[in-house]
Amino acid sequence: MGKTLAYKILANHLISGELSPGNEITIKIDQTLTQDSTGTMVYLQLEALDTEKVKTELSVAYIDHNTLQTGFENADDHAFIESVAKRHGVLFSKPGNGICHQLHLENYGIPGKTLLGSDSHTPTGGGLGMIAIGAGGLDVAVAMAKGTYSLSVPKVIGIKLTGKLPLWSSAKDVILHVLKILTVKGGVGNIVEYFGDGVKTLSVTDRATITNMGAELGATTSVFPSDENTREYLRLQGREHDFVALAADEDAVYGKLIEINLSEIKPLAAMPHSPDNVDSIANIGPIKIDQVAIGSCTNSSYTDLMKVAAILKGRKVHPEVSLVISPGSSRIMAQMAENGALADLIRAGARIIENACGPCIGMGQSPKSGAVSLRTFNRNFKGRSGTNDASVYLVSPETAAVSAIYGVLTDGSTTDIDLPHIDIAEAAPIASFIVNPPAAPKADTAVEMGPNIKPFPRNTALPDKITAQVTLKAGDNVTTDDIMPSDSRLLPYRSNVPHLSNYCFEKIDNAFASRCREAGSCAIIGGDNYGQGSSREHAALAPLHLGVKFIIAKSFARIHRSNLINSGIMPLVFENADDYNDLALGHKLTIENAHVQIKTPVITIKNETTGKTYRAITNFSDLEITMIEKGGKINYIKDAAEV
Ligand code: MIC
Ligand code: SF4
Repeated sequence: MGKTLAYKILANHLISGELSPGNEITIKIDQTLTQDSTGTMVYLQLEALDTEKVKTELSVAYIDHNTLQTGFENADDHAFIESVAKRHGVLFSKPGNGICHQLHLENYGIPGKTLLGSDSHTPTGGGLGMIAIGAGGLDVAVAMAKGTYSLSVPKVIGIKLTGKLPLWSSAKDVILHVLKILTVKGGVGNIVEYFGDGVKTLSVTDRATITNMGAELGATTSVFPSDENTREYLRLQGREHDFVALAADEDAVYGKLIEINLSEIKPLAAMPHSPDNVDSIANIGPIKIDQVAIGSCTNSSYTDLMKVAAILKGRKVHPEVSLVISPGSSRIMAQMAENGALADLIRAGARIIENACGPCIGMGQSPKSGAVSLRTFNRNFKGRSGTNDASVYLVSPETAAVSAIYGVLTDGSTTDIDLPHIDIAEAAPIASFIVNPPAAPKADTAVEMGPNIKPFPRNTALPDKITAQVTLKAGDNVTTDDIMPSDSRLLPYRSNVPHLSNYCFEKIDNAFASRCREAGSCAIIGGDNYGQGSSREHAALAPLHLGVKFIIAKSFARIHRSNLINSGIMPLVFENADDYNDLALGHKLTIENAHVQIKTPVITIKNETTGKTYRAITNFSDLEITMIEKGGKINYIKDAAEV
């Protein structure tokens, strides 16, 4: 039986376990990446793990999220990360270099390698044929310390691409189409693998857009073959030596197969407030828009921005529209300055902002009240833009640019604007990475720790009887943005969990934090796909700080489930989804004999308020059981080291 590309790469990295769906395996991690909003926690954890130097082939610390330095907090975090990077032989990318995923693609991604990143969009590297997985910060810290990562083997969904995209339809429309088919939970427990004749019509930057936004499917990762387009991309980055050809076997068998004819893809948009709420621009109609934001790790590549510049050249942004553009990297910005495209954008009336995540994570450029904002980003969760009543639509760069001119949502194919084909161009790298030698002597570099940086919270060992009060009942598809919101107000506190926890769930129920403090020991009831979205472990650490002991939900998103276990909080799944309806705020729940029960497939929870009992599926691996018993991953590792 032929092998999928995903399993070939996993097999090459297998350290232990059997490579079949659902089994727990440990793989070798070749590369890691961190960014600053999750990075402070990662490096606090790395320090706590007493690591000398990292065990990976390459680890990079990027600064790209918290680049608004409105007070000392973000700048202190940058200095802390830089100092720890130096101590452990981690490369450091200064703020302004660009967005981690775009920079990693340009500078370090290698086909066939594994990459673990403390950001959910790490799968961007799949565009180069990597197995690139997003994970919680602690998993990344451990991957740096040990060079390994354990995961449950995903199934593989095959997406066969045929045909060629029409003009004005782009890679963004392909992934929006896939999101419409699979929804935001359709990828959970799966790797999405692309193959077929249509692949060769997509550039590496197109492929990276598709694998990047595969995160919104809930997939473990997404991967493309590595072919002549990959070689050309690497050659233009001055790294042809990193090329290796990779593909699935002709007769590879996929758990599920989807066929997409690229020539039938129309310009699409994800409507408020979910990336899978997709329809064609033609069906949505010419709604009036107030803001257009182009950039983010999904759509800020050279090819994307050159298309935008070609559309805007000699034209004007509509007087009632604010157009903001954040390039993915300083290299792209320099290229566009050199070839004149930057001037075309500026003359058209675009506001050029820093090469960083920027508005994608609510760091500035929040739209006005009730605004319609078109964004080339990957997430349009309610309030993520910083304006709670704004309506955010996710679109391609082509659609964003043409709509900025007309002032209404526009399908470019209905206009007479010419859209030239844009090839990836050669560019000299920007020499602003700080390369820390792998054997940097730790003792020589002091950790720079600003006053806002607090230790990360640690749990205590699992008690045998757990009593907890229901302090929140949430619906389906709750995001980690709902659990632990992020914007310019809160991001400076990513290294201060006690402060951050005051805002936990504030958008859903702003009494949550105070209710938890009063209850002391708490439980959360969740719907389907609880914890989708970002990898931020703060969505587990803040509840931990507030006393949350377990969460019973209809299902969990992958990264958040791991983050909960890493923090010693039990993610439990209703055996009977109807029990969800039975539970209410204030109910007192008890788990007896917790140490025995968590080793069984189903545990019993008693509702002391109503007298009823519920059964919840544990589905914990042996390792997960041990971590929960010890009160989280750090305790487990520290204890193991002392044995
Ligand atoms: C996001 O896009 O939500 C983020 C901000 O990049 C997060 C990381 C974080 O919350 O710090 C992610 O995608 O993992
Ligand atoms: Fe940054 Fe947005 Fe990408 Fe997250 S999704 S890494 S915030 S650009």
